[in-house]
Amino acid sequence: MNKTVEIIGAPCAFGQRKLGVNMGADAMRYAGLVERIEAIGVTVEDKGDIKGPAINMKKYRSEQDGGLRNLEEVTEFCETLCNEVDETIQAGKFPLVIGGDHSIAMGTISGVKRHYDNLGVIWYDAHGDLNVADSSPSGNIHGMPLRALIGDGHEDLVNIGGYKNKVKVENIVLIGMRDLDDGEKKYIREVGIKTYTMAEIDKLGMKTVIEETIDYLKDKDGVHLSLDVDALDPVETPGTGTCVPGGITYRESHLAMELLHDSGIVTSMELVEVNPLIDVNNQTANQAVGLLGSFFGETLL
Ligand code: HAR
Ligand code: MN
Ligand code: MN
Ligand code: MN
Repeated sequence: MNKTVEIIGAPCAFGQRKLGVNMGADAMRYAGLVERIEAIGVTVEDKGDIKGPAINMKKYRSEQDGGLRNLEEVTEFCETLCNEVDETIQAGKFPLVIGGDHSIAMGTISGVKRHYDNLGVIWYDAHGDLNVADSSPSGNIHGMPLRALIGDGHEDLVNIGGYKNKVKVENIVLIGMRDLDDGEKKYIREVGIKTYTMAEIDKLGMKTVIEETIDYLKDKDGVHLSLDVDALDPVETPGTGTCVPGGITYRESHLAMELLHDSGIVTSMELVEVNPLIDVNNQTANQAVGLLGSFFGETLL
């Protein structure tokens, strides 16, 4: 990485129901994120955290607004984040957004997309995050960001950054899928999103999956990597709010990060859903930092 990496903390928990994910960014800082990237010889700046709305526990715990939980807060958070990411790219730096729950991707990618006409997106996750209110089993907005970025869903979410239609379905690669809701499965088949479920990862191996992904996205003018730690297997990586068994190993994820580093195609990144309050000895944040090390070019020799 010859660009300066600018870290933007996005301590948002409004997209789901478990407090603690708002502490994910600090958990990664505590795990040595800045030092780890600097040790590779990459210049790092930490922009600090986005100032979002305060958590109102009464509202936060309410089951009332089932359609879209904390819609106002998520929207406000993402609008601010969008502008921060935009500013970072304008300054010629590489934005590394650390979450926070995955709803922040609507802010990150809305800021990124202002700089690219034909943005590719790698969604490394157990989940598709392709719900709209009607197909969502939970009302949690972190299950909806990719769909909102495509252009479907609540107007406030679809229009973050003041414009819509940020990601084309043919520019997306889903990796790690193993917990898709019925509506999401139907949607993926209908529009034909390039998808590597756990079954494909088992059959092809991570090396081929990432090589094919790089080949699929090589003509895009930018590629955003959205890494949800729940893509990894919860036996190794337990500190996240919606664990799904049968996931990607830590080693396979290292391989994925190394191959993406070598390809040089990724132009922005976010790492989300680390929740230190349900972790064991901060190991999930430690692993996240390890993966970021590989992504930015760390080698073992
Ligand atoms: N699909 C489920 C829902 O919409 C679960 C989503 C869980 N999402 C995340 N992000 N952790 O990937 O509620
Ligand atoms: Mn600023
Ligand atoms: Mn996700
Ligand atoms: Mn997920």
